[in-house]
Amino acid sequence: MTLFEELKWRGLIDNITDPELEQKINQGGLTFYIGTDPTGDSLHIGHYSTFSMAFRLKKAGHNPILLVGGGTGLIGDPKPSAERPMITKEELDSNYKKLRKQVEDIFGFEVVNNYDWLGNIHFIDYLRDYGKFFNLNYMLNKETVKSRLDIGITYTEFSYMILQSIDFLHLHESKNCSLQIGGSDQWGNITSGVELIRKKTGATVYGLTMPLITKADGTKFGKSEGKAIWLNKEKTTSYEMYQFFLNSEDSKIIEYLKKLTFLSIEEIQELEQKHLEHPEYREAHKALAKEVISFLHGEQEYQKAITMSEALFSDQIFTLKADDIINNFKDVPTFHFKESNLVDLLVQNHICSSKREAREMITSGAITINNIKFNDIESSIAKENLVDEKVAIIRKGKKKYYLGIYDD
Ligand code: 383
Repeated sequence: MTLFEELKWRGLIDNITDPELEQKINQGGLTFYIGTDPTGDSLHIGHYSTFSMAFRLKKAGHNPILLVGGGTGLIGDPKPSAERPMITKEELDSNYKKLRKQVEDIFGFEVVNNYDWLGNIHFIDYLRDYGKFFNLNYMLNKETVKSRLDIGITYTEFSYMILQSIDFLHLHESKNCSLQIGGSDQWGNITSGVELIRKKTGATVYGLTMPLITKADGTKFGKSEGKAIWLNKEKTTSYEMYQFFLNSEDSKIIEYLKKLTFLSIEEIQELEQKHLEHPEYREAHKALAKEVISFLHGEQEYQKAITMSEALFSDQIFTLKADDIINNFKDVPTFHFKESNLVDLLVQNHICSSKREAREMITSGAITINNIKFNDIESSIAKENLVDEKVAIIRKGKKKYYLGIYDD
């Protein structure tokens, strides 16, 4: 199988600007780039799916450049729903530094900042040197602009595609870059760069887009309870990421393995077989978690995530450290308490809506504290029931978790 065929098999090709690109990709040796705007202080799993494509191409002998948009981030790529709020230069600068370090650490690519060239262009020169190559009709027909005409789009965001095109031209001229890749949402920006280069220099360069990763219902993949899964482990711990992958949808798991891991075709096919025969073993899910977490956070963090996951739901819980639990349960409703009667504790902290409900829950055995069943309505929680004398993980029914932190 050629590289291009493998990328297709993995579901990583949405569109290419020229059929010739297939052969060029198989040959190796292309300098290409992918860009991201520093709108946040960390990349998330949605970015990872496209950045890891850059890593695949690098492994196959192409040269990646990662562009962090210190200039374009000041403008804002139009999104379908609404104009973006402007980010201050200070915030952008701080995000830029964090993203730069993150991509260097994770992927080890060369990083460039488009503020270095976009920041020096004078307005009159901009209109003469670039604006003249953009026909208004052409711009209005781009999906990102078209979808905004009804709700409105400012001249600022409307100009975004010109800036991204200037980047491509700049990297083409300064670094012989001949390919830009991105998610399918970037098709309009990428093709307008290809056009600008053709018109200005006569050269043929290429664009390649990848499908955006989704859940089975078509919505964005990479959120858990509305919160993004960040690549920075201070923001999303390895344990949280582990839980996220372990809970991803069965019907999508093989697709995610293909798109997000560097496992070979044979390894993925073997996992697919196992998944079909015994979905309950969750081997495919575990492999996905292992591959992505080890790549992003390192093998050791992955081991920690497993230890944490196994201990949290067994009597091993008492071997854990309170701070580790608190750190990994950031998304769970949390309350502070002093030694108290269990019924009162459940009601006061809104775990049960009334004393009657609390008693019913306790007597039916639906309440566990640190994995120990509490079925006596007279019981109270004391220090010896806590992990590290500090933490109570309260489970109500099968799935609802609460975190109690003991205050002396
Ligand atoms: C800026 C200047 C360039 C080339 C690209 C850019 C950024 C681009 C953009 N990208 C997204 C982002 O910043 O907005 N205009 O969050 C996302 N990318 C990648 C991928 C993706 C896109 O960073 O589809 C998901 O991750 O292209 O939404 O010269």
